[in-house]
Amino acid sequence: MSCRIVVLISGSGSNLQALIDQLDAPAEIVGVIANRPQVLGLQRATTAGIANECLDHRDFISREAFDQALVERIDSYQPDLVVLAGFMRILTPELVRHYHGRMLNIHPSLLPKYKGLHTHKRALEAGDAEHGATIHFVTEELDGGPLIVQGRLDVRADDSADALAARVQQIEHRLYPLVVDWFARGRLCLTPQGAQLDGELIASGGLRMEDHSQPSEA
Ligand code: NHR
Ligand code: GAR
Repeated sequence: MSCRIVVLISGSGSNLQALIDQLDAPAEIVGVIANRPQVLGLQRATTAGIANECLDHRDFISREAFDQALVERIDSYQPDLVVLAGFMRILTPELVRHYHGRMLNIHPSLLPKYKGLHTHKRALEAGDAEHGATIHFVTEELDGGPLIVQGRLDVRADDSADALAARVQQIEHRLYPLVVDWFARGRLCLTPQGAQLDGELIASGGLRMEDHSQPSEA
């Protein structure tokens, strides 16, 4: 049985493209929704023959009203999994609860460091030696849900926020298809104790993915 996936985006959709290019059965992207009109990610979906639409948050009087409409649009695709891929709107607790255990996010930092925005700039300003990306189940706590996997890189002496962002994205494009594939195959799930892969609880720091290797225990 195929795992029906809806991807939420706000911009260029390079993570969406990685999913389009790398996923195969039993995962199937059945819809893409953006909260901004005419973003490149929607074109990518059209090119791939995937149903897509814009739901502009500026057309709604409140976050609650936007999220109610968003749930209706997402559910019209009858998804098994909802994937946030560069989606830039904070979601209400009601929406997040509705997709409990079936919503993933990729965040451009080594969580629990740098929740929220401007993560690359913050890592540079802190003088961190390491930076990266984290995939987690989405809960009501912003960027605070159970971790699944982290991809790390070394910060270079002359790094800019843009240079760092570009290298973090390369990691993201390898990690997200892998994790979505785990979910689609029923290998990954959320339990009351945390994320679980192949029946084993993932430690609270998430699995660690080094360059060119398979994930291992952190
Ligand atoms: N919603 C919930 N409830 N929980 C999470 O873990 C979420 C979430 C919604 C989005 C992605 C997250 C990220 O990976 C995400 C995780 C947007 C903001 C933000 O401040 C923060 C974190 C994330 C996404 N957004 C502003 C807002 O007012 C708008 C910023 C903009 O439009 O540019 O929503 O980083
Ligand atoms: C990604 O790097 C993702 O981690 C980040 O935005 C980028 C989206 O790129 N997400 C956030 O900052 C969420 N607040 P993409 O649109 O090309 O996939």
